[in-house]
Amino acid sequence: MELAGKKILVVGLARTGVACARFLARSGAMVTVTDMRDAAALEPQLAELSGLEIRYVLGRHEEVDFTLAELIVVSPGVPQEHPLLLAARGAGVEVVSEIELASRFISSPMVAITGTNGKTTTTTIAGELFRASGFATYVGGNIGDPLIELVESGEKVDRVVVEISSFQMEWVECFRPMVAALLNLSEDHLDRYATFQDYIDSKLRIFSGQTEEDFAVLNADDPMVWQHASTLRARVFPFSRKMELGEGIFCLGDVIVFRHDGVEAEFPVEGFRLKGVHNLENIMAALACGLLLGCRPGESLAAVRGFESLHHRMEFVRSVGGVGYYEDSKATNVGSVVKALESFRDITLIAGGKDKGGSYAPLEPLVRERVRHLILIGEAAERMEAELGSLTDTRRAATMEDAVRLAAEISAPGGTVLMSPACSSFDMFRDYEERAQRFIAAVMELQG
Ligand code: UMA
Ligand code: ADP
Repeated sequence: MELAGKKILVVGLARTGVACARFLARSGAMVTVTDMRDAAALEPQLAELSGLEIRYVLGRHEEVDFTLAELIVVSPGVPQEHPLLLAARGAGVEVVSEIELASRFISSPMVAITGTNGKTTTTTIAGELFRASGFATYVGGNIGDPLIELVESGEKVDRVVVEISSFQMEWVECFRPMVAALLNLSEDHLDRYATFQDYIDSKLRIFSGQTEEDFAVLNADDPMVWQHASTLRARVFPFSRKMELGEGIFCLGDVIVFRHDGVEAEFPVEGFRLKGVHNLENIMAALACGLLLGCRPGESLAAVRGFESLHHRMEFVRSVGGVGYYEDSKATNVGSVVKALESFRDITLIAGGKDKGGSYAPLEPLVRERVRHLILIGEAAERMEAELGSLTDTRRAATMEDAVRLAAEISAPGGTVLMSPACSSFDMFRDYEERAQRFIAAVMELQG
């Protein structure tokens, strides 16, 4: 793909935009960057690009920049239905996501991992598996480091593991991972997509460039996922916690069995530090990705055994007065909260935040059965109370600190206080990490 002299528009100037603009400018393209935020708000990003020849249109978007570009590179945070992107497509301009752009310059074998939940955990484990088997490995994508940074660095790696969000698949054409995994599907991001089906369709594009030589690692236990198995061109490699498979990876008692082309490898679960059945699914998916692309079983088992939970995913904070406090700030949708509620009993659940438009109904049976007290915070409190409030003792709190103090007052010894919000954090906090820190600080303040 020739970039020198090409008129390219980069839309969005956050992490993705900075990385794309830098790569494109250094490749000799004529780069324009546009962002709705103004120069004052974008000072750090502009500083990162200082010295490069880039034209900026900030605080607004101009239609001509879109319709007269030769190529547009879009950040994940910019919705596909943006009228100026549609105008550009109407004018015949090629529009790509950053992942699409980067993948056109990457020839190393690539693993791509998506799903509503477990992407970051699975991506991180898969990266560890490759490294443990001696492969120089780049891990990036939605997890934090844009894939284009690998291209720009010129670094030669043996394997690429990329976490993929639905947003990043909105503008792909040739993206073709050798192994693509779909972990699970449940409602999320309905503040961005008109329907759940639109969200699913976007995720499924992870497979669209694959051929019969590639692998699609699919969760055979998730009907929402499995119904697409027969529609894919790639060779389907299922994973299951519940059934034995002729070809695939599955649990047999306390052993994970990998079975592929008549070869078997076994991985005893005992000694895994990562807990919870959902993590077993993540581990199986990561093992499938790794083993299909050359990881060695012995080294892989050692790597999985050494792997501990990532922060903000059902993390134990401390115990006060016989009550355990757990922080699950990364649970930003209903599917992830289901897994958290399945892991405890006698729960005081702190939930709420910025509503994403989906239904809270899948929580009903677990709230009825396991949640003693429900404490709601944030913009979603009203909707959550309407949907779940009649099922258990339900209260409201204005701040995270109030929620934690209230939880401490009403929770009985032996119980669990779980902050697992089912919503994004942006109504009250900068991001899910700040939400986690505020919860942890409030828990540390409690008198034992
Ligand atoms: N903007 C416009 N016009 C618009 C809309 C947005 O100019 O109409 C601007 C915004 O002002 C902003 C930029 O475009 O400056 C959008 O940036 P971005 O939201 O794409 O942020 P990045 O820092 O580039 O981060 C993105 C991913 N963000 C999103 O998908 C929202 C990061 O995932 C990812 O780590 C990063 O690229 C590197 O690949 C974050 C995320 O929340 C963690 N992902 C979602 C999730 O996990 O649920 C999908
Ligand atoms: P993602 O990157 O998809 O958001 P994470 O690994 O960061 O996934 O985990 C996000 C949330 O989902 C956490 O609350 C975690 O406990 C939960 N989770 C992790 N794996 C799964 C899974 N396989 N199914 C459902 N929930 C999961």
